[in-house]
Amino acid sequence: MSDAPETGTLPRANRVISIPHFELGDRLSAEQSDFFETYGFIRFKGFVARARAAELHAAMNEIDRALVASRVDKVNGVPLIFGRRADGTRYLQRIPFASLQHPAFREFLRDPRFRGILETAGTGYRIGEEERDGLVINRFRNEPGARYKRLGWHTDSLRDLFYLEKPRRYLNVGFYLTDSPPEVGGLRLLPCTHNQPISSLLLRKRYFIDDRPDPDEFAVTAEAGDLTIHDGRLWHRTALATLHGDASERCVSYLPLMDGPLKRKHAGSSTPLYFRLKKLVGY
Ligand SMILES: O=C(O)CCC(=O)C(=O)O
Ligand SMILES: [Fe+2]
Repeated sequence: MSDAPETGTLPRANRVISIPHFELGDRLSAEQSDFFETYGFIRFKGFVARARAAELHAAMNEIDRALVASRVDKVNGVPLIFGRRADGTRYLQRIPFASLQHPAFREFLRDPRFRGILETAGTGYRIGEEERDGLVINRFRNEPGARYKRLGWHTDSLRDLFYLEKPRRYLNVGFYLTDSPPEVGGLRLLPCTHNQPISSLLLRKRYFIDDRPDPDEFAVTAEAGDLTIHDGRLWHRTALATLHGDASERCVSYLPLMDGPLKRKHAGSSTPLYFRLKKLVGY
């Protein structure tokens, strides 16, 4: 971790940081845990082989076709976000509860290494397959018909407040279905901001509206098959791709690791207020 920022310091503008090449075993090593707890995120290379990531991408397309054909606009109360291709056809840009909709994703979550990640989260944590949005697949594309091209600054823990819960430790596990070089935009984060008082969790930036680059931000690049974990309290955004159309497609799924009372979503679940906020600011 030679060129990683020093413990407890934020990287300054234009400083190039390369993340160490971490691979995930049965559980996080002491060095990996340290990195994660210090910066609030970590990336593991090659969690699955590229070919397996491609199979999961194909499974995503199957869910997409089924949902578009079924004409539903929500799954378990969570609104679907659609985009339109240049040829007029519709596609999903955000698929919640993917593992409840396709066996390939259900199987993916049975990987024993998720147990090791849960240990890092803390005792009593579980995979939130039926909570919040479950395993959600984001499909960012940069084209005129896309609604989900980028995301403004936010923390994922804001949602806890909308569920009338105190923001607590909650980890978000990212899995890359496609490559994510800088040209497709992607995750930009402010390292170490998971250790912040509630005032900065609420007020450091204007939620979802502010999407300007920050001099202290760090770009997370990844390849298909890589896995990330970030702390829900970490400030982050999704940058707009510089490429367009098919070349700009970036698919990354997120899985919440939860503790506390289990609140399963179901077909009759109401739409959380949180999505009204997102809609108000254009998503
Ligand atoms: O683009 C990403 O990897 C992050 C997406 C994100 O922050 C979110 O869906 O809450
Ligand atoms: Fe997020």
